[in-house]
Amino acid sequence: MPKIHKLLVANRGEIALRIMRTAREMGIQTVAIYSEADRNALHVRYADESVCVGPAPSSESYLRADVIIDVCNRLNVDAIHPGYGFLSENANFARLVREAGLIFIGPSPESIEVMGSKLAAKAAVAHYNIPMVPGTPSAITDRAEAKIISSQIGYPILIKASAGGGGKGMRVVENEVEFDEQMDRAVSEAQSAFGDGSVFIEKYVTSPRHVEIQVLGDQHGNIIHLFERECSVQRRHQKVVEEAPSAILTPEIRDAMGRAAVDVARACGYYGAGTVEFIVNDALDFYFLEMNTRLQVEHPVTEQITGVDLVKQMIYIAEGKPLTIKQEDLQIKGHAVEVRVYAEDPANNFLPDVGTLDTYVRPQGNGVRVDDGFEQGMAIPIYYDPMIAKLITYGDTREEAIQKMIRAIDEYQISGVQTTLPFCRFVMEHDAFRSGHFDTGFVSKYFTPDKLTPTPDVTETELAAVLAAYLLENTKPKSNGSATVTTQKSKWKANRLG
Ligand code: MV4
Repeated sequence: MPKIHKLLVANRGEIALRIMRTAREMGIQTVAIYSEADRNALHVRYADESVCVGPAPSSESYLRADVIIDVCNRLNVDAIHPGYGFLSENANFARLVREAGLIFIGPSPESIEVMGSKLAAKAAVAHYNIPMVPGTPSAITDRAEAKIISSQIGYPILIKASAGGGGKGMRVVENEVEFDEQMDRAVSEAQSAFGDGSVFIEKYVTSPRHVEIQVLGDQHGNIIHLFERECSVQRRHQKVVEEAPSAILTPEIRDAMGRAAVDVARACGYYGAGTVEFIVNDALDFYFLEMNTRLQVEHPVTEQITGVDLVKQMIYIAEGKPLTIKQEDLQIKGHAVEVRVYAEDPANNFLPDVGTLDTYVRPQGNGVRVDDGFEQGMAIPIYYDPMIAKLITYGDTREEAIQKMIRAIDEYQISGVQTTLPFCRFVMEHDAFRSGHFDTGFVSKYFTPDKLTPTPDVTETELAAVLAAYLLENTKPKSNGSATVTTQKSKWKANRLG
C-alpha cells in the first residue's frame, strides 16, 4: 500500500491550512503552492515548503495543472489534495495526477466525470431506486415532446443545464406560453457557460430545503454516510449558514436519505469524501439532485457532530486503506452550526468589500472553531473568493449551538472591511431560523438591510468622546477605593470602532 510522506495542497486560504493541519498531525510533510498575491498568506507560512506557481489570477497560478504537477516531481511529493474549488472537480486534472504517478486525494476521474454531468448522474443511479424529481431522463432534443412531458408533469417546471450545478443554468417556466422563450435562453446560456447546450426538465419543487449527506467510500467498495447537513439558508445559491443535523429530519427519514446517498455513491463506484445533495419538500419527501465529488466548505459541521476528521479519512482512503469506521459505529452527538464570514457589505447588496483587516480578533472558548486563513494586518486579495473565515459552534443542542454562535459573532472583532457577520447574527436571531421552519427562500423572504442590528453610525466627534471616556476609565489609578464599571458592551464597541 502506498504511504503518503509528502502532500501538496493545490489550494489557498482556510482550506489549505485546514488540510495541512491534519497532514501535520499524521506526520506528513506539507507543500504549499501560492500565487504572487498570496506571498504572505498563512498557508504559505504554515507549510514545510512552499512554491510560487504564478501571477495572481487563478488561471495563471492555482489552476495551472502542469506547473503544479511539475512542482510535485521536483519536490518528491507523493500526493495532491485539491481542497474545494479550483481543480478539485476537474476530471482531467485527476487523470493527469494519476498519470504522473502521484496520488490524487479524491475520487477517481471517472466518478468526477459522471457526477459532473447531471444527466450522466441520473443515468448512473437509474437502477438504484433513488427518489428523483419527475422529469425527462435525457437531454431534450424534441421540443414538442418536451412540451407534452411538461404539461403531464404540471407547471411550473425547471429547465436545467446538464453541465450546470450550484444553481447555474436553471430557468423556471411558469406555463406553456413561456416554454419556447425560456428553452431558447436555457440552451444558449448552457452553451456559452459550459460549452454544452444539453438541458433537461424537472418539476419545479417550490420552497425546497437543501439537505445534503456526507459520504465516505474506500477503494474496496465500503461506503458509509455521516448524516446530513442542512444548507437551506443561502443567498443567490451562495450558502450562508449550514448546520448538522437538520432540525426537521426524523430518524427514519435520515436513515432513508443516508441509504439513498450510499446507493448514489455505489452507483458510480465512488471512493473518497463526497456529498449527495437532495431537495426536501414540506412533506419531507426528498429527491436526489446531484453529487459533489469534493471536500465541501461546510464539512466542519459534520466533523463536529461525528468526531470524524474527514481530511484524515480522505488521506487514508487515498493510501488504499480500508475504512475502519462502520456505519453502526456512527452516531450524531450534539449540534453544530457554521456561518461563512465574507468580506461583503450586507447593508449594500453584499457588495464585495476587500481591503485590509485592520482589526482581526477571533472569538474563542468552549465550542467555538474558527477555520480561517488570515491574520490582523493582512489584505484580502481581490482575485479570489472573499470568504474571510468559517465560524463554527458546537453544543449539546441546537439552541446551545445557536446561542454560542451569537456569543461568538459578538466576540469577533473585524475592522477595515465590512463583513457578513451582522447578517449572520440576523439569521441566528430570526424566529423562522430558530424554529427550524425555513427553506431556501429564507433570505429573500425575510432579509432587508434595515433588519441588521444598527451598528451606530458614529461621527468622528462622538467617536473621540467614546475613546476619551474609555481611556480615562482605563488609565485611572486602581487604588482610589471607588469601583470603576466598564460594561462589556461599551468595551467591545470601543474596540470595534477603533
Ligand atoms: C431545484 C429546485 C426546485 N425544483 N430542482 C439549485 C442549485 C442546484 N443544485 C439545484 N437547485 C434547485 N433545484 C427542482 N426540481 C430548486 C433549486 C434551488 C435551490 C436548491 C438548493 C439550495 C438552494 C436553492 C435555491 C434556489 C433553487
